[in-house]
Amino acid sequence: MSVTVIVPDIGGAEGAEVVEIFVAVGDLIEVEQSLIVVESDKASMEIPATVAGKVLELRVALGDALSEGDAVLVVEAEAPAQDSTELAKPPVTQAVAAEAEAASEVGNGSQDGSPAALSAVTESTDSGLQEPEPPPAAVSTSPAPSQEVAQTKSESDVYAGPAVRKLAREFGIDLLSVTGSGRRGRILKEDLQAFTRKNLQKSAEILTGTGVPVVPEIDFSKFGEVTVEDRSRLDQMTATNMSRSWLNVPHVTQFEGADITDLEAFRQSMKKEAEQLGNKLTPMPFVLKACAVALGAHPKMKSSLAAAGKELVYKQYCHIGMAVDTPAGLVVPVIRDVDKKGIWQLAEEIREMAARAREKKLTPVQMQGGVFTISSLGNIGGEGFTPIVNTPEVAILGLSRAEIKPVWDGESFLPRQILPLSLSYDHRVVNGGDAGRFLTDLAGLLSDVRRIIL
Ligand code: CAO
Repeated sequence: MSVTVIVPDIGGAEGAEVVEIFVAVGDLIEVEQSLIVVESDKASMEIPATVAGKVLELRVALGDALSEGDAVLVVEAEAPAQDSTELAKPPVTQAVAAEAEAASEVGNGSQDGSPAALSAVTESTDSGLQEPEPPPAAVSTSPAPSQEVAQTKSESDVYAGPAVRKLAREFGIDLLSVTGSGRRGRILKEDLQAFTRKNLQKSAEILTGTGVPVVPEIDFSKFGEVTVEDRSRLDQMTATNMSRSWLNVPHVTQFEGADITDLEAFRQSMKKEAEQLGNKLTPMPFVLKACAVALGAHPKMKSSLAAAGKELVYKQYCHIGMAVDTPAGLVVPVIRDVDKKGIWQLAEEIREMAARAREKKLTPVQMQGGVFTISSLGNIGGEGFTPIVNTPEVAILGLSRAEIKPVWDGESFLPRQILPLSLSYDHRVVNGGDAGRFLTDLAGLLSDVRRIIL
């Protein structure tokens, strides 16, 4: 027996537009299965089937304007359509409607051939609360729609059919976060898929440590004349290394001022001798040597994390890296066995390594194996800075320009030469106490360089 399914009472809406069609001629449909979605100015409504059977004819097309009583499709029914007595059943809740949807999707909906009746329900929000409307007038073969009206104020812009809402609920997707690509911003199944894909991609990026929002590229020529230069490979590598360390290492920087008045007096007194030797004495070799002594007393400061953080590698050697500013970019040659070398030798190696760095003559081996790094901006200026740890090392020392400062000795202010030290460290390994003790010892060694040889 063929039955024509018609548009039921859709809340008085006239000319509601057909925005989705879920079935085609020849499909086997079940009771309560969604057939089409119509959309009026204020609501979108899903029209479910009231009979089970085979679709013989579709009487609607996308964009058609439908009103109560218009034909939707013709079905070769398996059983007689529902009668008016059944339609008088109490209205269903949203939960019941959702279950019916689920059942119809997996193919085990009402199978007994008796037509189901869905009274009109009004979804007030996605929270599952709804206010049932009065049952529709008894019209055989006419289902009541599962109706969605405009949401609460904050959700009032969300338009989506019940199937899409159900899918969103199953995947825990907040429809307010999804941009609809359908007419008038209606959210389609494809929009949920795109939303999920995008979020999965985001999660993957976060897991691999690249989940940092990308800085958008800007066409600066819009604002004025520009010139563009290629960056050196060294600059690009430095950028990668800095980002890697910055993103992986929880940095803390601690500051200290070392009184190098006596060291400076000694250094100045040695300058002539240095010249005669063809050498040059800057504060750097003293700082290198003092660091080697302090690192020997605080081995954790020259350790490295291993086995995904389960182990700490203590190094029995003391190779120290020294950042060198070159026209091609920043390089860090490593001075080997600093603990075993004297000040003259260190001064010579500093000059040699800096020269090789500027002439791009450093070998890879000469830039490997450091346990700690010193970055000196003393010849350039500044009161202090926060260097980035040269991972997998766990600490780096920054030197700024030494200056005469008034220091209170208990009775009066004395002019003392103070070297600003800034120690950045990997807080996964080094605690504030470790760093504080190391830096205090280092400042003490620089204040009285005689202690370096003890
Ligand atoms: N305070 C005051 N004066 C300082 C000083 C300090 N902390 N450090 C060095 N000076 C003085 C030196 O004594 C020297 O002066 P004199 O000739 O009168 O003695 C002058 O500054 C120049 O020193 P230098 O730079 O030639 O030698 P250095 O041993 O101090 O440093 C090197 C060597 C290679 C570390 C340095 O040349 C360099 O490249 N520094 C830049 C490092 C850098 O870029 N760090 C940042 C990395 S992160 O972007």
